Amino acid sequence: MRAVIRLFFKLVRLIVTPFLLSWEWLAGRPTVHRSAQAQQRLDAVTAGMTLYQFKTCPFCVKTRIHIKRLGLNIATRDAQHDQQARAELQSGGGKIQVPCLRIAGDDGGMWLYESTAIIAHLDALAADLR
Ligand SMILES: N[C@@H](CCC(=O)N[C@@H](CS)C(=O)NCC(=O)O)C(=O)O
Repeated sequence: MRAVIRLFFKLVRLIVTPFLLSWEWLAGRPTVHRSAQAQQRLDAVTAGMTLYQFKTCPFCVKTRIHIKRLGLNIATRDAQHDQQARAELQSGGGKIQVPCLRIAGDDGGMWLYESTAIIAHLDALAADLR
């Protein structure tokens, strides 16, 4: 029975994945235009950020699209297949849940979970550093 359930979810993933990635490709275009100086200021801040994610998680796709729309340069780590990234997420953030935005800081930084919280944080950052 477990094998059948696993096969079912594998099939669903196989069908849904191309649609998800096409959605990301189509929707993930910058919609915000800013001066080179403003982009530099933002790049300096986002250099300290890393998005831990799975390639085909819908919440991660949504977050990646938003990052692209805002024109932010944020490094990503694959916490599904990269065992080192997965271990970092588990030990730093406390749980395996994606997306999770790691924000480096002198005090050890923070691990921000929940796609809506990540998007709200990045919206506020982009608005502040306009
Ligand atoms: N409410 C969360 C949901 C995130 C979520 O459910 N992520 C799934 C992947 S789609 C996850 O991290 N699962 C953990 C795992 O598969 O180990 C959000 O919006 O970020």
